[in-house]
Amino acid sequence: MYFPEAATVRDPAPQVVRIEDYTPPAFLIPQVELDFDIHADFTRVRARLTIVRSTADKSAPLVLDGEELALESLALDGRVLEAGDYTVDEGPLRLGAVPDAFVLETVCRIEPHRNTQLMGLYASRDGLFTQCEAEGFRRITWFADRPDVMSRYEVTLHADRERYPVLLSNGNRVGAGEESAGRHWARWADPFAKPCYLFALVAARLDVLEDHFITASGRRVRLAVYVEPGKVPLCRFAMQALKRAMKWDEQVFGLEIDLDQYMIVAVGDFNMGAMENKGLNIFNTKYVLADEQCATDTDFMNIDRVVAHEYFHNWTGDRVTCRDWFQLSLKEGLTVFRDQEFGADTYSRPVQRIQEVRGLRAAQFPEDAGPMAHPVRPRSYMEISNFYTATVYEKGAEVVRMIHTLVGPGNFRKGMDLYFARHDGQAVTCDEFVQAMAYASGYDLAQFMRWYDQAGTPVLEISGRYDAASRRFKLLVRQSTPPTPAQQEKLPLHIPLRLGLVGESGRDLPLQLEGEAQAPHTERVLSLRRAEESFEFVNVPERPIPSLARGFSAPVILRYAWSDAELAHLMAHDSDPFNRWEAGQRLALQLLLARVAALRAGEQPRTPGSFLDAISMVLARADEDPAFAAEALALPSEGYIGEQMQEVDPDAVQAARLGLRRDIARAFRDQLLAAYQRLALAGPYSPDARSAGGRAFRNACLAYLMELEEQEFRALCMRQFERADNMTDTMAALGALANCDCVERTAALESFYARWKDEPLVVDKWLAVQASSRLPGTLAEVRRLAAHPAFDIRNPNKVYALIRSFCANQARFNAADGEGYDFAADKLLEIDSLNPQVAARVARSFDRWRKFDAGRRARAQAALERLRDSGRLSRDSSEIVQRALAG
Ligand code: B3K
Ligand code: ZN
Repeated sequence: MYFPEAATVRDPAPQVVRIEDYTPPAFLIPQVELDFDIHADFTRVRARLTIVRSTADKSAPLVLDGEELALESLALDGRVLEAGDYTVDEGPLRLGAVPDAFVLETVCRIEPHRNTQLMGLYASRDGLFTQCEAEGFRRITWFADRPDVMSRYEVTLHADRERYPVLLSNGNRVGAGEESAGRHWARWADPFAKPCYLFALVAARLDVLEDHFITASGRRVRLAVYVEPGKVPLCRFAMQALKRAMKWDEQVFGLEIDLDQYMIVAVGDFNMGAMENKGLNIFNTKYVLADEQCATDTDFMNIDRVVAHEYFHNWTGDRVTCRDWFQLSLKEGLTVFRDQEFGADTYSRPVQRIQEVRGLRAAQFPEDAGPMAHPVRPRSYMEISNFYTATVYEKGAEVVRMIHTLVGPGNFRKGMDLYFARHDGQAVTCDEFVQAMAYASGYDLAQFMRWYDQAGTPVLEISGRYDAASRRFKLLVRQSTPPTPAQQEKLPLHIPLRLGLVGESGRDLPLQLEGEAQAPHTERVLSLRRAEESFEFVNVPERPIPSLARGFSAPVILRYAWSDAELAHLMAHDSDPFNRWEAGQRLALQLLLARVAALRAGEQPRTPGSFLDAISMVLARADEDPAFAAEALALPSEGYIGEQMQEVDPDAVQAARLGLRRDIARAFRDQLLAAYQRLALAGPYSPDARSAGGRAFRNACLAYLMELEEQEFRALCMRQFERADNMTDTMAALGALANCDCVERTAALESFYARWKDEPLVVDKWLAVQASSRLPGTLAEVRRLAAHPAFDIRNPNKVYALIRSFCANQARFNAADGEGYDFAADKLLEIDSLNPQVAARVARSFDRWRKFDAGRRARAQAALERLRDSGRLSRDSSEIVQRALAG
């Protein structure tokens, strides 16, 4: 095995796994038979593995990963092995001399009810569920727990019929029956070879929603969504989302489902969003259960995206999988790109893109600039779970999108077809994906590969000069990528820069490069490849304003000295909607940074009329595209403003942003109120893009009005809270009230909890809205909530809702007295002893501690050192804490 021996969770000296140490597996395991004998407090797992040596080295021992498994018996080709034949100390199983081909039978006992990590087989309220990616299968039985060992599985489950009526595994059910003492059994066979991280098993009491899908080639496929008893009506949207995703993948990528049935199971205790186990996806309930009463428009959209994402993995992940975990973005970046495209085709393409970029800037850019910076293909890790990151997922998707931009949609599709033709059924690397793209398109992507191996967000510094006499416009482009931990030197990247030139009249000008016979387009993609290069456009009839990186054509920080007037011009006229939004954000950001500086200098900040003119234009055009208007009205977040500063003053950032919001609200009081009243939606709720956009804009107006702190608007907000017939409007009102120190706030929070206390997903919203409040008493409130019966530290959703939301609350988490850091550290230790993966995610909240002032830094460092010195951190959390301290 190339992985170091499976470290137990409290490994005192965790080892680093490096990409260059990869070696192919010494043994393959083509056939796996598993038998699960499920009892109330333990499960006995019998494994029958057909093993063959795959390298010439006859002396290589067999080493199988294992973690927290109690061995009951072990036999090789039917011969029971004695203690001296093997070693196993609660960890890997090692057999010195083995034949070239043999059958290994192991029996072990595991305790799913005591598995608080939620990795491997674990108990949740309604039964037993699995999570194996990345290295959870070793907590079920001894195995070569690595993605390049692919096997055919046959799985038998035995359990009490009353307690576990539903028995599922991957593939098709090939047998079932009764057993004595009220027990029953079921057998499942998966026709496709798969790595063990895609194994799944469910034994639970669940209801099911069934449907079917007829594939393009005419096959009928059973679809089933399993949920806790009584919740079937809440799965209808997820089922529709699944069917739409299936159709979309056939139409856009020619990819059809390969199974006779496709199942989704929802579980309330789950470390992440969902998991693409072959034919048996397991989902966090958050991404399955929804109706307008309990879910917001954003929830509906997320369900669409996550259902599609897991479904798309069936090809990009399951049929073609990763050779090793360094290649994670092979499946994740590509599948996020695919679910983004599905989202763009389902909702508004520009608004989806805006939201993706907002997300990238909120999570991935800071990651790339902090202690956890790593390339899309990381080069080393201590704990692979820590690398399911914004970089691997979202930057990875941007990398795929750049290939799409460079080679064009037609060639991209050819590249995908070739990728599947070459690699179906294989475990491959990112290089193989890019090679398929390069070969199919005839495009040279050699330099492009650096995107996979170089961390840090590249910076493009661009300047432009127009010469009216010669009608030439020259763009000078410099690119650089900042040093990141363990990677000081950076090479120039191959960057697609989509651009247009906007004339004074507002129209796009022709783009004719020096040496070209004629102007082919008014928009084109330049390939940047060098540290510095220039492009000269000829026959430019008037002074242009460049619209750069249209559609956010590369995940870079772009600097260009647009004047405020030029940005306002782009906001009004750019034919690229993304860049219209972007121009507004730049304008707002410049103003906010100036405001922060003014506040710090004790000066009175002012809001220039030109900015208000820009807002006025957004409001005037809102009815054309309310969803876009809602995005355009949203100022850059506190976190994003902080990222632009050398040293963040979180209080000044919050005050500056709030001050600007108040100025906007004061200036447009009447228009905001009129829009709010005009847009009151009539008719039944629908989560479609147009209706959701209307609600988003209307609620943005309400939130602005609430900044005025007037009784009239508090009453308006309360009225919306009380009368809303959907969760989107309820939460918008509650969110605005949660930021307001008023009696309505308490009344609304209390009535919300009373109404929803039995719906865990809605209680999560109630926790998150309080943890995200900007009021100064938020930490005290979060402490109270952590002791409230509604909170459960073992449930990842609850931890994310309360603790992580608090840590993402920049001004409150980074309070000058350091109390936020101490609270987070205390909770982290508590969570870490139960669930290291969830704790490590909380630990990531400390990533940006060095950006604050000396006082805050000292407090954050003390909290981090206390964690480090606790002597009881998991490998997961300790990797994050160590990196944060190392800088
Ligand atoms: N592949 C899973 C993520 C597994 C995370 C393991 N720590 C879900 C997804 O990306 O679709
Ligand atoms: Zn995924």
